[in-house]
Amino acid sequence: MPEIASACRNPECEVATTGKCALNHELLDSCEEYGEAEADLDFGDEEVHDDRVEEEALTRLRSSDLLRPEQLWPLQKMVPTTTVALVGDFRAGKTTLISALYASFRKGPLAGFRFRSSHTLTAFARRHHDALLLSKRNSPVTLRTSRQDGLGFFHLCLRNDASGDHNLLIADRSGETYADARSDTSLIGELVELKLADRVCFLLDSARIVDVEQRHSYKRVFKQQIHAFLDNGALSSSTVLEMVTTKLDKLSPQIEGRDLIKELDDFETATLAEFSDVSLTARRVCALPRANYGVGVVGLDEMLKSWLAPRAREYPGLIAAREPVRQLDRVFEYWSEA
Ligand SMILES: Nc1nc2c(ncn2[C@@H]2O[C@H](COP(=O)(O)OP(=O)(O)OP(=O)(O)O)[C@@H](O)[C@H]2O)c(=O)[nH]1
Ligand SMILES: [Mg+2]
Repeated sequence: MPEIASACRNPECEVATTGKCALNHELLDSCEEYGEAEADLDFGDEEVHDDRVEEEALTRLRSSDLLRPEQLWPLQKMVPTTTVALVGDFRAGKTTLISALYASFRKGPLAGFRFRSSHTLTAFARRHHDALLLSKRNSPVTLRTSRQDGLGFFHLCLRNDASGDHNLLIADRSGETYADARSDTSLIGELVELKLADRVCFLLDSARIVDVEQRHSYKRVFKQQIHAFLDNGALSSSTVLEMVTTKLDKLSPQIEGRDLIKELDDFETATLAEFSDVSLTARRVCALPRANYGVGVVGLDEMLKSWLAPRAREYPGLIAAREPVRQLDRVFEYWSEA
């Protein structure tokens, strides 16, 4: 069978199937029509290579925006990270808490940690902007995180004189997504931050605890969220769980004859008892005390310290292979003898 070309520029020519040149050339290479149309020609990867050289000559700037889950790995393979997921209904104070950490490091060290760097500086600055006079607002606010924003991670690299550098990743997404997952548990699997997190913080909004109309349903729903995650296997056994009460400035000690601090004490105690088998702990914070500036920013230092405290690593137990045929599989046996 003659060796034939895959195509000819002459559409009438059937050389590709018959091996016969329409212009009767014996030697196909001598036919001017013979060969692929230029548009179909494969010029190899030379052009791609040139582009790459050009790209390398440019300086690549980071967007410094939120990190998406698929962008975590390049960081995680270089340095150990601690990942915290903040879970809470809409307006519970998740984004404000993160912004407050950033705002605190703009002023100086916090809890013995100094700011070293961040891959998400633009994201921090955007969230913090509306709490500044610069935004020309009458009072500080935090804009709501929308469902469309999806899941994003803030990054802080913090230095401690005793323990060195710590890379902290904090997950944030809209409260509505968590509410959706509570009512439709098939959505829980999509909350990938729960599997990535070393610690999951359930945010309890003081403003809703105070509200006479919604306090009972809110308390029930708060516990239901934790149950939904536990019952659906969304949290691993090594994940640290924490209940974080936000907006302490909303809890004036007495309001309409109610002792709000005592109500919170009782709810915390009841919740910790209900989840005693998973070692839930509780803390209280105030990130933006705009309802009562006398309260001040509370609890961020203790919170950060506990988030970055060294954790005992869990190593899997090694089991020696039975009658191994390879020397490599006997390594454990040799180690045990040594
Ligand atoms: N008084 C007071 N208001 C606060 C505090 N923390 C947050 N807020 C306000 O509560 C509102 C909601 O806070 P966010 O941080 O946006 O809440 P979120 O949980 O991120 O809400 P979503 O993005 O909707 O899920 C904002 O207007 C904040 O300014 C606080 O400590 N005290
Ligand atoms: Mg938010």
